[in-house]
Amino acid sequence: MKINWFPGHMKSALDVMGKELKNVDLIIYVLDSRAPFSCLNPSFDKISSKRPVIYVLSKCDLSNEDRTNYWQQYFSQKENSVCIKLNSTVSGSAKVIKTLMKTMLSKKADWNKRKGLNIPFRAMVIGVPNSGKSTLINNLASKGKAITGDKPGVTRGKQWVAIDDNINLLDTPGTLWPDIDNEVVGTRLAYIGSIKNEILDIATLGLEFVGDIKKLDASLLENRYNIKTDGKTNLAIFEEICKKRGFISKGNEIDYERGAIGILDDFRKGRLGKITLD
Ligand SMILES: Nc1nc2c(ncn2[C@@H]2O[C@H](COP(=O)(O)OP(=O)(O)OP(=O)(O)O)[C@@H](O)[C@H]2O)c(=O)[nH]1
Ligand SMILES: [Mg+2]
Repeated sequence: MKINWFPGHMKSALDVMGKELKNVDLIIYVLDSRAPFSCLNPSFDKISSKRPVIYVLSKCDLSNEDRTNYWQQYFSQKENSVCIKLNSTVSGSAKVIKTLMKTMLSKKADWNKRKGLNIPFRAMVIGVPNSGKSTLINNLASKGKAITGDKPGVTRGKQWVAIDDNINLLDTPGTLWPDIDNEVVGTRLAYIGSIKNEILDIATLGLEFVGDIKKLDASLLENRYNIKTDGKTNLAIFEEICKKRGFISKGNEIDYERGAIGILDDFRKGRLGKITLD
């Protein structure tokens, strides 16, 4: 599906991120582990190439473990980078980021010490909408400080959060890029909830999703919805799921839109299983 969602607040956010780069020591690049490659935003390249990067494969409780391990190795091989997998919904799980920051910035710490400076490390947290940036920050902060939500575009404007006396993190709004020309990438970003529903043809997206999951592993659909998929078209499967789940409108017609929302919600909440699309 062709996606173009690049509203003014994302453009402004990118400008702000470019300006803030001089104030940060490190980048924390949050990638949804269900589609980490699709989450790579070309507009971030300039930012992420100029500082050490901690790649965070977020929501690893929802993705396929073997695939996540593959991607962890892949991103660890990038220059001046480390990569971790993370489930930010588990209290305290993000602490490892503090340790990594201190290791990666040890030279700077020594330098500051020699100069008698007491400056906290500063990192900018970047990623596509809904990838889990604010939740990660809150996991590290002693109290919930950044606003989070299960839809894209929750964080607006930059926000510094003090993690402790030694670390400050900059939360940024989820940002995409103009005209996502790779349709596979656009579609996967839509599946994982990085694109707001209002601009999507949600029924078509649901149908495409059924086809993609059938190709990936039809048993995920068969087990969740108690159906058989062999020899059936994607549309027939989609309709069967809608009927089973009761997505039927008043005139006994299939409500494709509600059906699509229901199926995508099952995926996004992990009810279809641990799935990695990339
Ligand atoms: N299961 C699971 N859910 C997560 C994880 N991290 C974040 N979430 C959920 O993902 C949704 C989005 O989280 P946010 O932290 O608001 O994402 P964000 O990247 O700040 O989003 P924007 O500000 O809109 O760009 C929320 O419903 C979170 O609860 C995770 O590791 N596992
Ligand atoms: Mg946010």
